[in-house]
Amino acid sequence: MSLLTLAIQKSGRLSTSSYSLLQKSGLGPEEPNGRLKVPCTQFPLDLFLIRDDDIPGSISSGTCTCGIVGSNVLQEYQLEHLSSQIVVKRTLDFGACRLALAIPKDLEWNGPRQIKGLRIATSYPNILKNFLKQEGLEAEVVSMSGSVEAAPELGIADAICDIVSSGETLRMNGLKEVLTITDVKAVFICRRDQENSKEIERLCTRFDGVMGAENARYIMMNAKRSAVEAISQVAPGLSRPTLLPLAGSDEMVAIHMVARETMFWETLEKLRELGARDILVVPIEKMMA
Ligand code: PRT
Ligand code: ZN
Repeated sequence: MSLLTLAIQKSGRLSTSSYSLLQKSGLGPEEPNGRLKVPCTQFPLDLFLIRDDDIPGSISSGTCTCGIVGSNVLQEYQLEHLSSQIVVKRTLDFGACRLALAIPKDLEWNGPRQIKGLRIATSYPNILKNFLKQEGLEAEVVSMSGSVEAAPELGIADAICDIVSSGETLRMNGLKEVLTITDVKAVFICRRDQENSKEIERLCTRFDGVMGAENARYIMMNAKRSAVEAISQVAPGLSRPTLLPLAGSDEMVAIHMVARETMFWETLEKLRELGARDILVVPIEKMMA
């Protein structure tokens, strides 16, 4: 089997979650200890730990087979290089944020038409230009590599287009968010010519298993056989529930099911109202459909 190379961010907001996903997927990545190239002991895979901005380029050039990066960084790269060599295989469940437009907090906002003629500072000039073009808006795009949030205060721009998560950075800089340009998440990407390779598919199946298991719960309870349908409606499972006989009772059964969502106390209370007893909700470590 050929050796795959997977690029992840060396040090930053996506590093821990990316490394942890690979660990949970049973790839056995060695401890990085500052290394650029890290072998995996349980899968024919080498990790490349690099800056996030270098990840799409490393895949495009063929240095790496695949990688994990923010969809913002991928989109900016693809628009800048007019490249369609990279495909998104999975959207992952971390790194969520948004690329948004923000203006000084005292300025009134009357909708996107107000953008016309503004100077907008951003580290994502191609995404912003693409958005303006699609919306038929004209504005001046000022490219900055960092500290974008300081641009209005410094008089470099009238507005900014930057990554927002909690909104705290904007507030601290006297800005307010007025428009989402695009939602962002970490994505698992690979070269188009590897899209359907067996190894990439194996990785995807493992990632699906980890993400599915994190959101799913195994539920066990005892209830009357006649209540099974109503119970399945309250806690929809991944497949039909398993029914097991209970010793000494024809009427009662043990119900086992895998539920897709987090089980809230309200759901357990509803199950109890339907006559379910001895309800157990347990986490799932691994799952493969
Ligand atoms: O060194 P390297 O180039 O690898 O890293 P980097 O400094 O360019 O990127 P890094 O580590 O900051 O972010 C990596 C990726 O994480 C981004 O490309 C996004 O896909 C994702 N991400 C998720 C974020 C945030 N949340 C985030 N909050 N990236 C940046 N921020 C910054 C934002 O730029 C702003 O300064 O956090 C600030 C806003 O946060 P709030 O919570 O105050 O709104
Ligand atoms: Zn970066």
